[in-house]
Amino acid sequence: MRTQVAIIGAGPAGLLLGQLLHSYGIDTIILERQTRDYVLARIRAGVLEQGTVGLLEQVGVADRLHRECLVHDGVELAFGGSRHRIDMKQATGGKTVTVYGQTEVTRDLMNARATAGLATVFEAADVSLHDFDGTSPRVRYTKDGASHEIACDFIAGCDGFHGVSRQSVKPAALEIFERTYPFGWLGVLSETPPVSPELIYVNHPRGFALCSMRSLTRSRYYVQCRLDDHVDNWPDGKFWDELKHRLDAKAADTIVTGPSIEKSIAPLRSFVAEPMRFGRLFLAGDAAHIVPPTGAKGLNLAASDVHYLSNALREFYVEKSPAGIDDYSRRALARVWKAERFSWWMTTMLHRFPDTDAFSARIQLAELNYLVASKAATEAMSENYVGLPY
Ligand code: RFL
Ligand code: PHB
Repeated sequence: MRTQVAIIGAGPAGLLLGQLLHSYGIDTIILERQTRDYVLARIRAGVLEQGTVGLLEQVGVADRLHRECLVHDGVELAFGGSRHRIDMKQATGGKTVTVYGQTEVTRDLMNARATAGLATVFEAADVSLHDFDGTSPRVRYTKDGASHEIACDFIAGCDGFHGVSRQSVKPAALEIFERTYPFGWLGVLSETPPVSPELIYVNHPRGFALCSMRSLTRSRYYVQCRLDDHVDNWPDGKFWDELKHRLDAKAADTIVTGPSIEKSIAPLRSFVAEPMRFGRLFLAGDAAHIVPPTGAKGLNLAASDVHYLSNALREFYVEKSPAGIDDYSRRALARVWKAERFSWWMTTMLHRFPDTDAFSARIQLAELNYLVASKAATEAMSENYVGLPY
């Protein structure tokens, strides 16, 4: 088998890259370890930047999104017993965010790929990457017990944090920057109307909470939990009680609760591997970097990486210039680090740390009070939340 770009991973990064390259006439094969249904069952992100939506529009995969999404002009911050609205649209001269689940983005991209007749191998086991230091890389995998090899010009490692691509690079060639946080997020999805029309980010003495949504009838809520906690410790009743404890009185009184349809715990981590290119192997999305979800940036960074990478490969194939691929890592990392900073800052401001004492709790409140009262601070937060320009 031969293709121009072998893509490892059918998450949002790999699938969007596949559609962008297809639109430039560049041939791809995607290798995915899991089944299609498994990938579609992972409940993750819900907030898309305008740039991400723009890329989905560019590849013609935004019709259902525009029919079903919710456009949000602002978010609320809850602390000290009351809620404060940040009007991001006003603060950014008209920019907004789009609420549409990552599962739906993935489904739309998978359907478009299938309709275009592009090759995706699900349940590709033992994927291994070879010879990306030279000009003729190869990818091997097994499927149903048989071994296969793909010869290609480039490999795109879009296989997430635990994928094989970054692990295929010599450790000495990588510089790792990392911070783990001493807590996780317990998330619940429920078939209930959202408590409020916009997202609520909560700083509370009992810990962080977030009220989000997927639609007008489906809510997504999170509470900060212990890192060693387990979903079995959190029957639905206990989850709703804990969430209500952390909400303001109005939200706690009006929230509609119901059975959870998904419940999971995610650890929080900041992580960057530099560089993002090794010869003819490129890393994109969670394969190269992780942000804590507090800034809603992970999926959006996967999209911006893929924007830079697809343009670089278009320049290589169509304009016969290597300038874009040579500059990919630098360009992508410049934006990645700004999102890392924003996500770290949101996390630090909103969570209870084991060493949060009375002084640091007051500093968090002072920061939040400043943020909602100062035009400059509101603008700085808003331009990051809606997404910095590409
Ligand atoms: P993915 O989605 O992890 O996809 C990688 C794919 O690669 C496959 N794979 C392999 N395939 C072949 N061979 C191997 N050896 C392989 N190893 C792995 C995997 O099966 C998978 O299908 O990475 P990608 O595409 O880079 O996308 C990244 C996003 O999924 C991630 O950043 C976001 O979900 C993060 N995130 C959020 N991002 C946002 O932009 N906005 C949000 O509101 C938001 N909320 C969140 C989040 C992540 C969360 N969790 C669970 C960590 C909320 C949560 C709770
Ligand atoms: C979500 O809806 O899952 C979500 C929204 C905003 C975040 C993180 C997760 O910051």
